[in-house]
Amino acid sequence: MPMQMSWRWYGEGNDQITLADIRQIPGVSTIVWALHDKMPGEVWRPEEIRPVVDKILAAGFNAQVVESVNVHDDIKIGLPSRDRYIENYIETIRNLAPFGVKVICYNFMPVFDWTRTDLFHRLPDGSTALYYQRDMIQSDYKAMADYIMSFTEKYHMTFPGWEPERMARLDELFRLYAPVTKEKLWENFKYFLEALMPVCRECGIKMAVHMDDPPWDIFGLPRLLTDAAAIDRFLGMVDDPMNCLTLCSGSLNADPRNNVADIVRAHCDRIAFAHIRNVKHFENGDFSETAHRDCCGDTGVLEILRAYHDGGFEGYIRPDHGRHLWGEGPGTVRPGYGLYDRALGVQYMLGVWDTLDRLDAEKAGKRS
Ligand code: DNO
Repeated sequence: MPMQMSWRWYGEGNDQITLADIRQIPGVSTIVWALHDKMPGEVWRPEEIRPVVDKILAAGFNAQVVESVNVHDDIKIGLPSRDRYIENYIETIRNLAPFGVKVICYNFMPVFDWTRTDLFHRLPDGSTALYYQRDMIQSDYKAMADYIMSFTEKYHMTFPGWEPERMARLDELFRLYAPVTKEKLWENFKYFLEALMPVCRECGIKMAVHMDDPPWDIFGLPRLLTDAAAIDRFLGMVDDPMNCLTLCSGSLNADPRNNVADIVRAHCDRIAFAHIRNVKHFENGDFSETAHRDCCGDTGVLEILRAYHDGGFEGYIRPDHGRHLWGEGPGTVRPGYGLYDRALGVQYMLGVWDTLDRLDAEKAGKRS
């Protein structure tokens, strides 16, 4: 199977971009979708899955990647109730399999998913992008959460991983996570994956964990998937072909010491899903998201694409966060998930990929 270009779509009535819009971007075969009104821990029922998948198929795409089935906090904390939520997760996997789903993207970050301090930071070219100001992420987790939640309230959109119901219980969640050290979190992670693997094998579904974003502890909460050593540990901990990565280039490279291309070279066969995002670093530790073109940031997008190509990557890839362009702004766009810059990202990636294919074909031609 060749690499498949994909696009994250939030669903009808929940995304300003339509499937018909996506259809006009050359080269996209796969829609990355989810049931966005589900709380972590709830079972996804076939009658809820079917209408979404039917729409995706009718528009000419496949629906092979889900992002995300979120993991309930009790599983991460290791509470006795985790077994019930793991059972629910397993039931969801079984329910997704008949619809052709091959990859489930998820994360194992305590309390918060992706974290930024400015969702519409002005760039020198006049566009806006997501931004992380390091000195703002210190101890005041409520101020940060209030800022993110103010967008969801003002613009009537929910953000995956930022469920208002969970955010309303922040103090309680921080209390529950207090005894969860990094080692404990690893243990709980292993327990969860070991329970899932037999079902994943049976259903032909890969679990693809997203990198922690940003890749360091925040507000005293431990984060695991932060660098090459942690990825090695993760893959060795549950050494199963169904236990895979969603390798997010921008999440990892928010720490400039992480060389994403090297990680791709080491583990190409265990990467089920590639997120391509570019970031630019500042000396004070802040970072900004940028366009996908290699020279627009520091992530090394060209080298990463080459590593996937050399490794014979057969998974799914998608443009990740883009800038907001040409009238996209608060209220008209999901932060990071506009139409234009992601479409430009798709074309940039396919341009590189097609060229690498051509060079390989020419090399093979010369040999024969
Ligand atoms: C942000 C995304 C993440 C990702 C989850 C996966 O835009 O990359 O929210 O979907 O971490 O569970």
